[in-house]
Formats: sequence, structure tokens, C-alpha cells
Amino acid sequence: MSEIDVCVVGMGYIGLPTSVVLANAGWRVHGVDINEKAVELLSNGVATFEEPGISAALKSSVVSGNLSVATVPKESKVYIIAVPTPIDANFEPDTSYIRSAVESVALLAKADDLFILESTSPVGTTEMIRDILHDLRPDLSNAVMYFAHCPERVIPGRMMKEIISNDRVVGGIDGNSAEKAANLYRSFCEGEIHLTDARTAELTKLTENSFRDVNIAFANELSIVADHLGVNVWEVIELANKHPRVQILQPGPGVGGHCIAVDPWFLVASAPMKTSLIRSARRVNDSKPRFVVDKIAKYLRETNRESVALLGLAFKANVDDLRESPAVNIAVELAEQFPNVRLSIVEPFVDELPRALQDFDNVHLVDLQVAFDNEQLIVLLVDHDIFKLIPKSTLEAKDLVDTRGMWKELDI
Ligand code: SAJ
Repeated sequence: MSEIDVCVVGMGYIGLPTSVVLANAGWRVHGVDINEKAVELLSNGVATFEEPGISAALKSSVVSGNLSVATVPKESKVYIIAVPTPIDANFEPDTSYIRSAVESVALLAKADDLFILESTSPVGTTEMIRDILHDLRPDLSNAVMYFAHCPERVIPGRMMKEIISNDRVVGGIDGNSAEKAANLYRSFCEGEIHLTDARTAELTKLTENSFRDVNIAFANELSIVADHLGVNVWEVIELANKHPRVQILQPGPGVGGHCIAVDPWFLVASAPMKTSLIRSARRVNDSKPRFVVDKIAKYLRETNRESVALLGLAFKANVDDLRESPAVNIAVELAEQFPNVRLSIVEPFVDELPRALQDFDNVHLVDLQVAFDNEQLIVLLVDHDIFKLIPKSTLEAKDLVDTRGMWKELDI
């Protein structure tokens, strides 16, 4: 009998919180990651990214002995796959990490085991996992085994709360797979568990993030129209949302992160001729950073100024995650386009500039106070709470570009 109940492959943004809540619910969990540095930190109870509540929960799971972390997997009854599913240069889904994850545990698999895919994936991936396993282990082809998709739904910044409270969709390749997987999630999830088949669960997850992307694209396009017409978009949205059936999201500098900016492409790739709206929304959101750069460039040209402060680099408010961040793209674009313009960047969530900005002589990471002492143009790229504390009188003395609507009435 294996001494482990659940082996989680991939200890990143989803694998880590999932392992921790399972371990704290009493399961013996073994987490696996190829990143040796991460394994060392996690084994010592140190979280690899900032997220409210994760440090304490990780420490208690390690101290109780219910969570172990290593670079090699252990035989288990349940395998959870929580690895990245990026898109390639042609916007096609890259499921190679999932394949590697299955390969890494194939030799340990046995009859009655349950494989759960948490990673957001193209429709058909859960069945693909079953097929890969059977290819690698023909001896298990006739064994009873279970395969299910339980897509993660947590939002960075509220992960540890949402992982418990959100409803979950659990899709099995057959009814028994769904039921078996649901039982595991019932041990920690207080939301409702909705059972379905694997393909429906895969499409449901892609639908959720594409819905959000399309709606943000609407807000972003509206902001470009309003700018063209010289109307304050934030006021328009506030007023339109007074209608009982209108709920417009917030425009921003673009859509970042590893989910909403990526997952809609999985739908486009699966039905290229039938997804013009979803594709178009992606394009609108991807074009928004360029709109912001052009606005700043126009200001610099018209005022002959040679410096600008950029507030925020994260992909959204109050997180330290810079992945696919439109703010980083805007900074890189400005640094390249204006080598003689000084960029004073304020990002309280990081200690050093990201790799993409380190080689520019004109880019500096500075304190908020230094930025306000030295720069006249202040560009708000991320609505971190800390920026809300800047006094109105300080802002009134500056020229502002507010991509997030934090200073609605003061924007240039
Ligand atoms: N954004 C806007 N305007 C808005 C809302 C968001 O510009 O009104 C931008 C944010 O600034 C950010 C991006 O969109 O750059 C995405 O942020 P987000 O907070 O909407 O979502 P994520 O990517 O952090 O998490 C999403 C969530 N999905 C949905 O809300 C449908 C989360 O529940 C998923 O678990 C996660 O994707 C995921 O991992 O798939």
C-alpha cells in the first residue's frame, strides 16, 4: 500500500495551494516540481510566491508531515497534474508539459488509480492523458482506472479563500471517474461540486476565461472610442452600469497573466473558422498596450519632456506576478522607442526590475516618493492599493495618464 494519498505534479500557482489545502484536510500529499530551488524552499515551508494566507497554510502542512516536496514523484492513489499549458508562437496550445507530467508518473501507475487534470487545457486533453498512459503502460489498458478534469478557478490575491469557497466543476471520462474525483474535492471544498463529463468541464473552463476576455475587450474598445471623442470613459461606464441589465468591466492597459490572455486561444485553435468574436477580443486586448504607449509618446513629443514615471509593473493590482504583464510590455516599448527618456518605475511588489527591463540604461526602479519628486508625467499602469494613498493635492500638480480609472477626474 502506498504511503501517499495524492501526488501533485507541478508546484506552481495552482499545484502549491491545492497541495497545501489537501494536506491540511488530512491527506498525505507529495508535491513534485522540476525546479530544485523551489523544491528546497517549499520543503522548508517557504512559499515561492506572494499570496495572502499561503505561507501559514504551507508551514502547517509541512510541520504536520502531511506535505512532502521533491523533484521525483512517489507512488500514490491519486495523481493531480497542475503544470503550465502555454501557447506557442502560432497561438496553438502547447500540452508538452502535461505529456511530460504523465510520463514522469507512468511507471508508478496501477489499477484503481485516479488521474486528475487541474491545468486549463484544450478540449480532449483528459482523454489524451488516458491514451498517453495506456501507450506507456499497455499492461494497464484493461485495468480499471479513473481520469477526470477539475479545472482550477482561483483568482490571484484571493486564492486561499476561493480554493475553499468556489463551486467546482468535475468532469470525468466516465461517471465513476467524476464521482471519485468529486469525493477528493469534497474533503476541502465548501462550494458545490458539479459533476459532468471531461470534455464539458474542459470547455466550461475555457468559456469562463474567454467570457471575461471578451467583456474586458468591450471595455477596452470603449475606452479607445471615448478617448477619440474626448469623453471620460469611467463616467460613461459608471452611468451605463446604473442600467439593471448592463455590467461593463473596467478598461485597463491590456490583459495580462497566464490565464485570460492565453486560454481564449485554445478555443480559437479548436475551431478557427467559428471564433471570430473571441479572436477579435484577444486582438483588442493585445493592442491596448500600444494605445497607452502612443498616448505617452504624444505627450513626450508635445512637451519636450525627457522623463516619465510609470506606477506598477504587475499584471494586476496587489500581486507580485509580472507574467504576461501589459505594464512590463509598455515599459519595454517606451524604453526602446525613447532611449533618451528616463523611465522611473515604481513597483512596490518587487525588489528588482524584471529581466526584460534590466539591460536598459534609461530604466530605473525607484520609490514612489522619488518618482513624484523627479517626474512631471505620472502614468498609472497598475491600481495597487498603495497608490490610492497618494494625496489629491500631490496629483493635481502633475500631468497624469491613468490607465485604470483610479484618478477618474484628474486624467489628462
Ligand atoms: N482586467 C481588466 N479589467 C477588468 C478585469 C480585469 O483590465 O475589469 C485585467 C487585469 O488587470 C489583468 C487581467 O485582466 O491584467 C486578468 O485579471 P483577472 O483578475 O480578471 O483574472 P486572472 O487572470 O487573475 O484570473 C482568471 C480568473 N478567471 C475568471 O475570472 C473567469 C480566475 O478565476 C481563474 O482561476 C484564472 O483566470 C485562471 O487561472 O484561469
